[in-house]
Amino acid sequence: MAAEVRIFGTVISTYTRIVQITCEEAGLSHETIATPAHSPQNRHPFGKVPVVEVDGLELYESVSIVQYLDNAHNSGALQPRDPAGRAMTDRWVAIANNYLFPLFEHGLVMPWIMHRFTGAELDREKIERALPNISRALAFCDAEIAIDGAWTTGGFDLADVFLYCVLRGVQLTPQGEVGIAQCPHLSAWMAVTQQRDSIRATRWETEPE
Ligand SMILES: N[C@@H](CCC(=O)N[C@@H](CS)C(=O)NCC(=O)O)C(=O)O
Repeated sequence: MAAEVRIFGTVISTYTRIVQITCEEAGLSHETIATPAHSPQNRHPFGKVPVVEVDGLELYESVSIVQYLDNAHNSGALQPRDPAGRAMTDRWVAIANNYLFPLFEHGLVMPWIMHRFTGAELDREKIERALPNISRALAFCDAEIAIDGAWTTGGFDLADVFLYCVLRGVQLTPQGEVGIAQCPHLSAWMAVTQQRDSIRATRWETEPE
């Protein structure tokens, strides 16, 4: 039987995984069709992944995709209903997308991916330049999660989905692993979240158990 959700994305992609986790949380069957961001097959108008087919719709932009999946197929369980809780979730999703992902991706994660998977020389200079800001961002996250052990009051929600994927990419680099280990509250949240079924089911192929 065909999967309910077809995800056109790349195999080690933060945003592809965000959509995969949301499908798992919603109990939707999904398949990922390997589609490099800049290939002619990719239908995202700005050359990003993922693009998703579901319910006869073609969706792109992860916030729009996961909110649709959660609203249409999961009773909105990943989005707090009360306005204050919802504002908190939306704020963390925006922080993950607007500040953390660009900082981590360009300064640390991509240089390592390029080095590990294409054999390109590791851009150590780029990493060194980014590390102070990355450390500050991780310290900010650690201080916030230290307050009561959660990003929001709503239990596991979209804030966790976005933050986990964005932070996990960092943790899989040598400098990121050290940086996150120096943040005890963030490390503890990562370790607990890693055990969740939807997270385990969507492990990147290259990711250790
Ligand atoms: N705003 C987009 C961002 C998606 C995004 O940045 N995806 C990355 C992969 S994780 C990508 O396509 N990178 C290719 C590039 O930027 O050239 C969304 O939320 O879906």
